[in-house]
Amino acid sequence: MRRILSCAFILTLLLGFVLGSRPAAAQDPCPADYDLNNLVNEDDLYAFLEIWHDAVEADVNQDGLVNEDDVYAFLALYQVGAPGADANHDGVVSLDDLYYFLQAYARVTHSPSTDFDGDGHVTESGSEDVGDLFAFLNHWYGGC
Ligand SMILES: [Ca+2]
Ligand SMILES: [Ca+2]
Ligand SMILES: [Ca+2]
Repeated sequence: MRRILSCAFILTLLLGFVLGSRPAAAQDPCPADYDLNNLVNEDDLYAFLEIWHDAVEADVNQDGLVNEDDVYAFLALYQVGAPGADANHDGVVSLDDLYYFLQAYARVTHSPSTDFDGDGHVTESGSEDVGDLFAFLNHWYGGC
């Protein structure tokens, strides 16, 4: 019975990873531990800032959320070579942009949410949500 339970648990974890579920910042006992290693240090700040910025690259339809809609939005732009698909900002729409976008998308969807101000958005009008940075820094300076 225990073996069956642990198999089910591992399967649930794997499924959660594949489907892109992520730990919720609000449920984490120490939200500033962004990289989830039980320490709060500069690594957490860098990790947060990276994902905070990646969210802007990944939120192609600029609705404040990073989800499957952005993949479809990116592919629609990419297929016609629209400037909006120039994910790496080198002035050309190429295969590199597809990799660049997918990497940013995967990093965001497999990391804890950066919505630290709890407004439901990880970007704001196509830019970083500054409220999330301030809210994160509040936790981080407080050591948790
Ligand atoms: Ca940490
Ligand atoms: Ca979006
Ligand atoms: Ca937010």
